[in-house]
This record gives sequence, structure tokens and C-alpha cells, in this order.
Amino acid sequence: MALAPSGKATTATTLREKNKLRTDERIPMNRRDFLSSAGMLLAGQSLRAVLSAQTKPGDVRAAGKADHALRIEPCTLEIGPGVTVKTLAYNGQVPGPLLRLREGVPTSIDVTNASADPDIVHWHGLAIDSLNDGAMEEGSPMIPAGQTHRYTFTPKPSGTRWYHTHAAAYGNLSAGTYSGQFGFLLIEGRENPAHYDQEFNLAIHHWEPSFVPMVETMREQSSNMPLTAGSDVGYKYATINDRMLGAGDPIRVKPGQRVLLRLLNASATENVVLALPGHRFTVIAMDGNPVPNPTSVDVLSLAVAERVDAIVEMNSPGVWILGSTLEKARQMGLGIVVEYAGKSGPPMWKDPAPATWDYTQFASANAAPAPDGSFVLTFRDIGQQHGSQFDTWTINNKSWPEIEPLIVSAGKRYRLVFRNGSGDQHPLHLHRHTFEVTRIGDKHLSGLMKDVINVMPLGTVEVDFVANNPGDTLWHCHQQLHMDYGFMQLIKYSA
Ligand SMILES: [Cu+2]
Repeated sequence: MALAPSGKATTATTLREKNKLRTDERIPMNRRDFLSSAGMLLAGQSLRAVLSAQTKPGDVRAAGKADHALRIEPCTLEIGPGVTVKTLAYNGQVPGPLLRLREGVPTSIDVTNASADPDIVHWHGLAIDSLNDGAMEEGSPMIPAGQTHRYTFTPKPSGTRWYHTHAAAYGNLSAGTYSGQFGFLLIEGRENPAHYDQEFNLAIHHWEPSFVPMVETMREQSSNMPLTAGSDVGYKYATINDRMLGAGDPIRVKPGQRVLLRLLNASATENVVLALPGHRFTVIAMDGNPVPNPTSVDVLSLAVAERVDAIVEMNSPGVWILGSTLEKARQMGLGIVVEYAGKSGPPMWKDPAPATWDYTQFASANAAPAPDGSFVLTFRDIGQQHGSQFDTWTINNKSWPEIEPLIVSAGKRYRLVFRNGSGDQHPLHLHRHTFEVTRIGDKHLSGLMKDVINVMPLGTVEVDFVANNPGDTLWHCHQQLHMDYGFMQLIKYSA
């Protein structure tokens, strides 16, 4: 079991002090310094001094207009009748503006940080350089409050990517990926792999997070729902795009249409399981990459940061709910209405047959090539450290930032053997590279190219990547609580 016996109860004082520190210091959210400072305050140095020494100025260029512009700014969303949330978002909308870029065509994006804290944008799923990737651990600069930074890169590979903040949150549940800072980033290649009549981009998010001290009890009760992530944070509301179930426009379809759904789990911490009664999803791409074996399923699972492109044949006229398979989650808002032309009435839901999510069904069963080298990475929960209200995570008994990088040589193929020694699920993300999933438990597979893989409790998963994009590369758990508390590591290229 992942949980420390001491439990999750945190005093209001601890939380207030933590938030006070963050508010008063107005410091850049630098994980390395924050953690080492919080853990073992360096004698004679203020936290501010320690942190500001590491700050890089934003790269502001007055000359020339960028191809795209994003503004990080506060916004208030009415996600349902009488339900409003205040958050930070891009250009005052959730999701942020849809960015459609051409594969291989250089682009520039100005990001203005009109929030009160330093921030950073990560271009998730791109083979991009370390300085523009948007992870400060790799050397990308934080954007100071009030400044504009220009990202320049040549987008590749094609597919459903996304962009989001890569700032840490720690105990501040309005920061990082708890906020509305996410958007679709579609990289268009030469060929469109599927034909369809309509397309919809659907981003899932959870809102109004709060600490959930009784998480052990909750996990026990949900033990028959193995696809639901446990976490130490609970939420009041959930949305698809910016609306709770029933509060926004429905997805309007006609019988016989083929509809492409691009689904993105932009939740900070929650994995989700979705169904559309009366219909099946033909999964054609995962994390934006075409799958070797497109397969139809009744139920889709998306761990944090995962994407699924699915074709739905609209052959069951009516008014339906596309939503979470958990009733409680649908009541929180996790769903959207699908309405056929000429049909009306309350949307219908039917529980799907119990299903286990199986990545291997979308892959090839052929063996993947042998790697040139392997890294065995075992992760555990070591309980609360340094008075934190959240558990700290280790990779081979070390936590970020006190963890040595993995060293790779350009051109070689490496296998990452992920061994989950905990009772939590972990959606693991590799930056700047795409990996090939080569083993899930006892099953060997190939051809399934992803940038996030969910590792089940006590499970083992292997992924291979080719070291073909020199520069510092981060891999981490995308569950915000886990990445904030130790669960990340750099990969460095040898000179
Ligand atoms: Cu994790």
C-alpha cells in the first residue's frame, strides 16, 4: 500500500503557512531549489535569495510579430448554471485557443504572463529542443510575472499534441495543472489518416480541488474500480472543455456520420474512464500517434495527460451521455450530451459491461528490436518528508532533485523498465521523445508509440526510446502531486 500509516490529515496551520510562504515570496516555482530549501534550509540564506539566483530572465523580443500569442491571465468561468470557477487560463478561455501548426514549418509563439507568479508553457509531445520545450529542469526559462517570452520551434511529429503549464503547485491547489492552463496543439502532417464527417476536441478537467485526508477509506471503497486513480486531492466539479455535463451545447450529429473525437485528459491528478452508450470508439491514435491495430472498444481509459483519437460511427439515434462510467463523476459534471438531429428528451445513460483497459489490443504482437541499453526504474512512496502534507516519491530510492540523471548516447535505443512499487497508478511522461511500448505486465508488444504510459499498482511496463534528440530530457509522473514531490528525473546525453 502506498500510503504512510501516518495518514493524510493535515492541519490548517501547515497549509496556511505554506501558502503564506508562496504568496509573500512571489518566487519562481523552481522545484530543485524549493525542495532543497524546504527540506534543508541553507544556513544564512533566505529562500528568496536561493531561488532568485536560479532565475533566468524571460526572453522578450520587441521586433516582429509572433505567429501565435498566448496570454496567461485570470479568468472566471461559468461551468454550469450558477457554478463559477476562478482560474488562470490562456487568453481567458478553457481550453486555450486551438493551435493548428504545420509539421516541419517553423513557428513562433509569444506567451505573455499576466499572472502574479512565474510560469512556463510545455509543448507536450513534440520533438523539440530543451530550451523551448517548457520544462525548467531541462533549462527552459520561467517567464517572470508581467513579461513576454517567445518560444520558437519547428513542430514535429504530426498528431494530437497539447500545451499546458509546467509550473509546480506543491500545496497551492490553484497553481500548475490544477488551473485552466491547457489547450490543444494539433500538428498537421501531409496525410490525414482517417476520413470523418465532423471532429470534436474534448478536454477533460477537474475543478475546485481540496485536500482529502481520508483517502485511504476512499481507496478501499473504490477498490473495485481499478482504473480510478487514488489521490490526496478531491474535486467538486469536472468539465469537458469548459462546461459540466448538460450545461453546454451538445455534440450534434446525424445518423450515419463518422465523428472524430480527440480526447485529452487535462486533469491534474485524476485518471478517467469514459463510455458513450449505444456506440463504440474505434481508437485510431494514442497520444496523437496512429496505432498499429485500430480497435473498437466500449470504454476508453485516459490517464492524466493521455490523448485518444477515436472514430465513432453514429448509428444509434437518440440523445446520449458521453461521460464517465462513474455515476459520482457524471454528477460532478464529467460528460457531454450527444444529440442526433431531430431527437430530443433527457440524455440517456447505460452502464457498459465491466471492462479492463488493455493497451496491448491497439499494438502489434511482434517483438520490438532489442535495446542497446536498459534502465530499471523502481518507484515507491516514502511517506511525508520535511513536514509536507503530501507523500514524497522515490525512483530507485532517490527523489528529485537529489537524483542522478540517466546518461544516454545519441543514436542508441534504450529501454526504460518501469516498476511500480506502490499502490497508486502513475501516468509517466517522457519529454522531447516518443517511446514505443514494448511490455505491459507479461505481454510483449510493439508499434504502440506514446509519450505517456499509465503504470498500474505494482505493475511493470517497459518502453523503448531512441536517443535521437540531444539535450536534457525530463521524464516524470504527470500526476501533479507526484511530480511536485520527487517523482522526476533527467536524462542527459553523453558528450
Ligand atoms: Cu505518479
